[in-house]
Amino acid sequence: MKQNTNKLELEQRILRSIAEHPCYNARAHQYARMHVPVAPSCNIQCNYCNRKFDCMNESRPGVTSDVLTPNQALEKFKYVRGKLDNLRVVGIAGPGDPLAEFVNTKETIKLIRDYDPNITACLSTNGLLLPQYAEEIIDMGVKHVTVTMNAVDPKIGKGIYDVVNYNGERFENGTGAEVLMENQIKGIRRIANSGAICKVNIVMIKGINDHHIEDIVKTAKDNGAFITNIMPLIPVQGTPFEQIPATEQEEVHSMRMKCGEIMQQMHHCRQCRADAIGQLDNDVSVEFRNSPCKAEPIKKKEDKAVG
Ligand code: CLF
Ligand code: SF4
Repeated sequence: MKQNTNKLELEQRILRSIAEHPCYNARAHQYARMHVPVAPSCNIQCNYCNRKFDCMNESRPGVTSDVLTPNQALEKFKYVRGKLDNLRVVGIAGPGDPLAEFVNTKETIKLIRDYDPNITACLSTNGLLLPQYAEEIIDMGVKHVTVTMNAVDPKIGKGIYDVVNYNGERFENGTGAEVLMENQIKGIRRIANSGAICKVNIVMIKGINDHHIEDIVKTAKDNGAFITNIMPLIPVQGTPFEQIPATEQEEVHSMRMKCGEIMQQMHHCRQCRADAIGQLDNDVSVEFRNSPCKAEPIKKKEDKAVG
């Protein structure tokens, strides 16, 4: 009986939390999210990423963003908040990894949530440092965490993650895939067990992990993820995967349908920019580029994984 009550409470809490989150709930499309690009560097190097652009895990390639300091992010948030009545979610999705830049990430969320405690905070990470920061993330009031997990088999992960910088050690040529995957799974479990909602993004890469997507989805489910989001690879010039053809929408759609038998799938991702603002189908970030609180661009760290 107690178990049923707990389950019901959990379901109700999840329903409340996703009711106005446009990524976790397709029926919340009328609400806007705002990304604040406060995390320029990354601690890994994915073979599809050219760091001159935004983090591919949550962004379409070919677009660059300014990077904001936490105070600039707050000022921009205040301005956007005043203009968009439907703004419900503030997310950090790069342009690098929010946990590789945890000081900035934590300060930004604190400033914004102190100003507006009703805003929903959201993070998207590669998961390497998630076990380390999971508790603090929950304490910061973050209710939604996305982990991009492109493999659960080290042999496959090896071909996707060229460099992993972890605990002061640099793993090259795919040798860090195992530690990355272990941490992703541990992190997903911790986030889900502590009552936040976890989404798993998967970049579907032809000939590399496209035969392995169902295994990833099953692992995500087994570890407590709420939804998975299978996204197409969009090849980027200057990366080891530049010659791999883009995954076609039909292929992604049919994989989502297949994996829908395992767990809930996201069908409406827009692979948005690290500085996106607005409803998912109506990015209005360009309207805020020349706002009074426009940031001084900060030079992004160079095109190599940093730890
Ligand atoms: Fe941003 Fe991501 Fe939060 Fe949404 S995006 S950090 S969960 S508030 Fe959304 Fe954009 Fe797809 Fe991401 S449509 S790329 S899933
Ligand atoms: Fe690039 Fe890092 Fe994002 Fe991978 S996790 S796509 S290397 S920014």
